Amino acid sequence: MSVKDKTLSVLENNKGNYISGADLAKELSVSRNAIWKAIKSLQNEGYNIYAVTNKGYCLSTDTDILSSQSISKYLNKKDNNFNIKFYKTINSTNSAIKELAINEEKEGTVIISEEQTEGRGRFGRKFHSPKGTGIYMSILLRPQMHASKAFLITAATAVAVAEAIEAVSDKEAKIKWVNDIYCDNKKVCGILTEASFDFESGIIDYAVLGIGINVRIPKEGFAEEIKDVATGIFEYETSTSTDIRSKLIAEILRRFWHYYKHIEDKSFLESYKSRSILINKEVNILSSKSSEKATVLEIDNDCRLKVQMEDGSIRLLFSGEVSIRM
Ligand code: BT5
Repeated sequence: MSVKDKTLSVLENNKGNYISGADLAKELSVSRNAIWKAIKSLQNEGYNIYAVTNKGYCLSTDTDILSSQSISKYLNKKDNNFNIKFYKTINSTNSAIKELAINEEKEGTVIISEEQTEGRGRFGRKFHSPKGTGIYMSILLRPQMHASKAFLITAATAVAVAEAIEAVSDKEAKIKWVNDIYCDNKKVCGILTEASFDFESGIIDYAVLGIGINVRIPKEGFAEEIKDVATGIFEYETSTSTDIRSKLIAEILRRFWHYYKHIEDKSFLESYKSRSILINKEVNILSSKSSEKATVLEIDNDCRLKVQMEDGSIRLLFSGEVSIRM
């Protein structure tokens, strides 16, 4: 770790409090001049750091910049299985992680960006990813599992995100099968799991888990195309800790990793089912060719949607698009 990274780590751990240049230099075993240079460099990156004679340096609590250090402070050492890389802007964190995966990058690598210019949803749809108000992250996984079980990763993630949202806010988080999280009847999060697998064995080579969350409603509101369907966990003005995104990321990573490492137990399944907003609802099952009416009966133990069609027949859906009929 560079002196700058170490300095940031100490400042994040003492956010809002002063720490003297001498103490910082001693803790990091470097000169005070090296600390001063690190502070300048961090200030140039946008960190609001006060420097006061006889008091030292203080990272202001109004600094809201995501970093490995801002997240790590909310993760115990044993829960920190991640190598987190940050971008101010990126086309898509899923696309970036895929490139790393092809180059043998290890499981647990995470890419987080402050914004995405080409954020993707399923079926080539766009995921709006405005700057500074959301979380756009992708995790590289190398599960030794059959591709047909990849849906478990999406389901475990949905539960981890829903639980994490409830841990940092007073919102109730629901799941719309298969990959959306809803608060106040609107979408706050979408999940996109993409995988590459061996054609012969069907075993996954790597999976890319993409999570996009509207943490706050953007000041200028959501884009026209999504303003009726999207919301944020918090209003723009709601006074939350500026660390809220870091806390939420840490909560998600910790919970997800636990479920993922015990994925065959499906310990997230009951929570997934009980959070589902589709049970007993009249829905349209959408495909590129048709829209068919059905009633949702349940989510089964393989996270399939069990529906009854208008002619009384029963169908089990693995994936796809379902819209609720009002
Ligand atoms: C998803 O697809 O919701 C999956 C979104 C995954 C995004 C993450 S961000 C990090 C990683 N990198 C990426 O490039 N992607 C992943 P889907 O179920 O297809 O939903 C897409 C639909 O959601 C759109 O057609 C809009 O109707 C709606 N939508 C788009 N942006 C939204 C937003 N910010 N909030 C709520 N709804 C949105």
